[in-house]
Amino acid sequence: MDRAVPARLTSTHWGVFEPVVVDGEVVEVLPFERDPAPSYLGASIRDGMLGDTRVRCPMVSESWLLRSPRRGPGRRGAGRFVQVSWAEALDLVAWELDRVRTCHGNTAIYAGSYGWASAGRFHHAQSQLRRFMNLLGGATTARGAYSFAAAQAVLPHVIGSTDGCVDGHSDWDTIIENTDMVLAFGGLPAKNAQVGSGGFGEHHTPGHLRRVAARGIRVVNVSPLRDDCPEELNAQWVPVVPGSDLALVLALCHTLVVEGLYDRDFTATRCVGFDEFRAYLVGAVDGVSKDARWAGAHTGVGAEDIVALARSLAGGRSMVMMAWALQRGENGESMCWAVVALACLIGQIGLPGGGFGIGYSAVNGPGNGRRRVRWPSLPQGLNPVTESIPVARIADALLDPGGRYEYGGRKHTYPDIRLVYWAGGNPFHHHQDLGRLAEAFQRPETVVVHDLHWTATAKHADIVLPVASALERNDLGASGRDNYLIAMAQALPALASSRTDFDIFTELAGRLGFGDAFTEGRDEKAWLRHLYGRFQESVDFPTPSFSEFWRRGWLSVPDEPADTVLFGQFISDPGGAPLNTPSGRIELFSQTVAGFGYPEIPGRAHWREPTEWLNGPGATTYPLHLISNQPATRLHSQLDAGSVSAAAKIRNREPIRLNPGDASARGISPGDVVLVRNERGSCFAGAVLDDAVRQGVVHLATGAWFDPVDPATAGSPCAHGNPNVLTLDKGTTRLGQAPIAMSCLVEVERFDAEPPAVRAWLPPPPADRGVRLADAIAARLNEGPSRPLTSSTTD
Ligand SMILES: Nc1nc2c(c(=O)[nH]1)N[C@H]1C(S)=C(S)[C@@H](COP(=O)(O)OP(=O)(O)OC[C@H]3O[C@@H](n4cnc5c(=O)[nH]c(N)nc54)[C@H](O)[C@@H]3O)O[C@H]1N2
Ligand SMILES: Nc1nc2c(c(=O)[nH]1)N[C@H]1C(S)=C(S)[C@@H](COP(=O)(O)OP(=O)(O)OC[C@H]3O[C@@H](n4cnc5c(=O)[nH]c(N)nc54)[C@H](O)[C@@H]3O)O[C@H]1N2
Ligand SMILES: [Mo]
Repeated sequence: MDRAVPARLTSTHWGVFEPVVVDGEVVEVLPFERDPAPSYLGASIRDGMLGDTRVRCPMVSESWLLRSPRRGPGRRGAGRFVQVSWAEALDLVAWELDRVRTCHGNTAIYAGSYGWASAGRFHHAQSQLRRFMNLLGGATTARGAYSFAAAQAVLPHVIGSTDGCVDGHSDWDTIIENTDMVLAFGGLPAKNAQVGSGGFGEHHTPGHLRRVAARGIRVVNVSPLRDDCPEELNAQWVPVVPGSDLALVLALCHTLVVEGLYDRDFTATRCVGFDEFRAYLVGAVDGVSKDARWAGAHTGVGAEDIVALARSLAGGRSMVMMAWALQRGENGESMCWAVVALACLIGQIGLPGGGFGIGYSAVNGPGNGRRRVRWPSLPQGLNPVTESIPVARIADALLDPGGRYEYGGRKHTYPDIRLVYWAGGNPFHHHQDLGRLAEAFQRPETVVVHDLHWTATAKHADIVLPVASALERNDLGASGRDNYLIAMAQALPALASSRTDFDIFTELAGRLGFGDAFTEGRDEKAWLRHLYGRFQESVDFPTPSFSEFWRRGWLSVPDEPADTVLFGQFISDPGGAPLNTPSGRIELFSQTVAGFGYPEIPGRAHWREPTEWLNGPGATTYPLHLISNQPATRLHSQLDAGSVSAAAKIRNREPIRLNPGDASARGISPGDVVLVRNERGSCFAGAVLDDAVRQGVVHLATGAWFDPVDPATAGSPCAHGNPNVLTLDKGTTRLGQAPIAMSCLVEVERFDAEPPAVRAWLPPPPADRGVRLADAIAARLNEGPSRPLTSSTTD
């Protein structure tokens, strides 16, 4: 029987917590009593979510008001901000939206707004934004996720869905019971499983990993970082050259084929395209045999070791795993395809403990064997604008309106975006080549950002609307990968004059004439009751009344983990339960993809040298491969100023880990400030020496807030250590146009002079309202849209 717990819980992407509030302040954050392995990130909520980095009132950039040219201090990201009233801010935003849609059409509004925002499902920023924009007449949006856009593009052609990557993983219990060997590309990084979108009641992954260790399952960690597998797994470390894993997988396949160790029945009856794939492996297509010696030269892994690895894969029950990160590099689609192909040759897909899985420890949840529940979510309506761009092509789109590009087998044209509207994401965290993004952000006529904090994205906006944090509003927390619904009861009043995204859009919708359609007559609490009611109608188990649920703080779905074996049904009955591919089988060769005519992915997994990797020509100038993975100390850029992340900084800068050999060759000692650079940009960081990092590799996690030393000058170095000033902004292939943050070379040098001050967490400089700006605000407002707007009464 569930015990009663204190009513005030909050759900975060890193788990459920109970904030203890005394005199209007959070004095402590307690873990949820049902969570067997709470995340240490809870400690960062106080400073990271509620601290001094917050935006306190609506702010408008001076240069936008004065229409300064976008150079020098007029550049977005470099300017001063003036405080305005809510009425002024909302009028300005409503008028801009109306002006742009009237003059340029709704496609000129970009509401892609990618990002994780916060865990509550009603105050889910992108859902609120999209609901609002759809009622406005639509907007250009984004497709795919930074997390796994390449997999989303390729897997449907290979297995008919994204099962085994996004969802539907074989469960850990079955693996722990049956698997002899786990081959893990990118390891099983325990730090990542602290996190899950929407939040969740229980962290399961640590327990699973402990049981993998206890059963003594052989784990092979193919990664540039030894600690991508927790120590307890006692994994064999294969310190591969980053970006070369595809060659390794092809050589494993090659060995299985030439040694006759592959499963002939599986490839003949559950797959199509084996002959084409084999021809490629043995060199019949391009004259290059993808054998172990060939792969040895690319990967830095001994040819004998590759052959031995292939034999052991075929010699027992084997599970091939891959971190999502491996498709966040150039040719990411081929890496996914090759991993599936390897599992097909082993022939154990659909058998307990065998097959493949992508992203097992990427987030909390994959493989926990729980049934998926349709939790409540805000209805978004339909977008009348059919235009969308691949999520990671945002800078291209802004820089090249009308430009032609190919994506997913079709030709497309970038829309002419005049207004960028971002709510719930931080592109100056997540996008690659931030110097280029900063240029792209100079292009639109207007940029509107809703955020809690003065992020670099907020600093690059014209109008910044301050949002109340998850602790300052009521919400429902839930994740499709978990069994809990959390009553997120407001713990604090909204900070200063911040408001929820919902309140902001309600006001804007009112001004634009569709207030009732947006709210449907409901306020926050009424929406929560309504969404809860819809959830109750959709499930087949008893649920408490809303009041009872709210009083208690949570409910959990009565469910026991069930055995799930990915594609179990298809494997046992390929004719009766076919996959959603043209052939109904796993496609090792796809006519459809071949028909797109992309030489970089010609209908099957295909090796091509990445633009940047240690064995390429670029390594002469930039001889270190940068791994910019997910941070252990925060969620992306969120909680950067929190205690956990702040404590790890070195002289206020993000730590960069180097192999001791590489460090000593450069005269770098622990604690030194270093400059990390390549042709795209540079950043400062604080040196940490660690032999868990492969030679030739440096590790600088994402998420340190972008902090250009001189924001008025293009390409100014980042004082704080954001790796995305260095990463390459290029699509994986034309199939997925996915981000390739992991394919990046750099050089690192000791910085002996006084390094620049870090100002990442400070607000931008304020502008005095004065007569000139007051006039400018009035002029903006008087210009008027195509038709009069109702003037506002609220402030
Ligand atoms: N180099 C490199 N870059 C990467 C990656 C990598 O591996 N390497 N990984 C990529 C991946 S997988 C991802 S998912 C992205 C993540 O990129 P993002 O999801 O953009 O990163 P977050 O820091 O989570 O940004 C969320 C923002 O929303 C704000 N926010 C929180 N709650 C609310 C709210 O209620 N309303 C509003 N309006 N705002 C809110 C937060 O303050 C924060 O600024 O990064 C990508 N970038
Ligand atoms: N603590 C924390 N957890 C998170 C997040 C966070 O911000 N903080 N973000 C969440 C999100 S949005 C996502 S999408 C997931 C992402 O989950 P993952 O994609 O698994 O995350 P990463 O940490 O970027 O990458 C895992 C490991 O892959 C390895 N790797 C990188 N390139 C290569 C390569 O070329 N070859 C090999 N063999 N290995 C390579 C890196 O060493 C890295 O540590 O994480 C989620 N979990
Ligand atoms: Mo992600």
